[in-house]
Amino acid sequence: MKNMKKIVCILSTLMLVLCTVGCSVNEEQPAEPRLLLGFSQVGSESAWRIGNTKDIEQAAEDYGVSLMFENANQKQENQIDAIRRFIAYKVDVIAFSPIVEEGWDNVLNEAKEAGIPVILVDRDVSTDAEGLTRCLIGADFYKEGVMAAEYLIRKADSLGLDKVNIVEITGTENSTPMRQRQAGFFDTIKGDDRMVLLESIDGDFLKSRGAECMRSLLGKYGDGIDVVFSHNDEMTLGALPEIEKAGYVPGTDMIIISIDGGQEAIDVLKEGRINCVVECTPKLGKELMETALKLKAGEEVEPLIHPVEEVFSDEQDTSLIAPRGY
Ligand code: GZL
Repeated sequence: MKNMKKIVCILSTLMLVLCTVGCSVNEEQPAEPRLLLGFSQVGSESAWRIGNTKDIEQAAEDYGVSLMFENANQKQENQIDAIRRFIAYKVDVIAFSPIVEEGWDNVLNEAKEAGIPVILVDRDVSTDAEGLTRCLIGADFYKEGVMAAEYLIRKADSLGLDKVNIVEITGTENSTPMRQRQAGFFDTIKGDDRMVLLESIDGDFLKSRGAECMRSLLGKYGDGIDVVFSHNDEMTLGALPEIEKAGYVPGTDMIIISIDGGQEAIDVLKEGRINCVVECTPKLGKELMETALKLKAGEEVEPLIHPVEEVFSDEQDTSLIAPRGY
């Protein structure tokens, strides 16, 4: 009988040890990633871009996705190199935000031949080839341009303006947001004889270039400028001090229209130095992870996913605008 008790005691201890070790081993073993995703980001040129990167990184963590992230620092060749590394590494899915629309066919064909699906995030590519990408997750930039112009028409009506001289500071030339924001804006005002474009100048979505462009435009047109239409907040925030240095009050002497909707621009909108900010959300990470996981599972995915976006302007009580998170 005594021996039996000893055996039971030893077995119980052994079971306890095994469970403890087992638990600690399970606790220490990170869960296998559900997917290996290669992502090539344009750069870090704006608060929007930095917010987009943070949102994608957080979404990868939330969804248990292993993220290979590469920052191209505004160079297309760096994006092409990164996509080739993802192919060599045999990632499950490739995603990227193409800095410009042209020049991707070769590397996207290589991904297709390697059997790796590609998701476009934020921006689009221009190609005649079929089936190089599976989905575009990003804003309707044309609609953003339309919403900016519709605000301007309402503003001109409310001020009783019979002439509206516009200068445009554009984003990166040949990028999707630049092309479509411009098209949406000018398609919307083209029937309105009050609206005159004085000049359009490339600010490359950069704050420093926004300041340079504004200095040049002020030098040429001065108080002939009624409206500044800027394709992103970064360039707008670069332009405002130049307008003030030239002796003008932005938001009063000149109507200021911007796109992105980051916190800094919304704060300036609340001060009345910007009149309208069209939202372009950088929060695309959730849709990216869900789409990538569907592709890995062999499921069909929507070819186009547009987030819902709104307009913030001096037509509303801007004190009610919630914190933006980017
Ligand atoms: C828009 C995005 C643009 C932002 C800029 O989705 O591609 O690039 O408007 C960013 O701020 O640089």
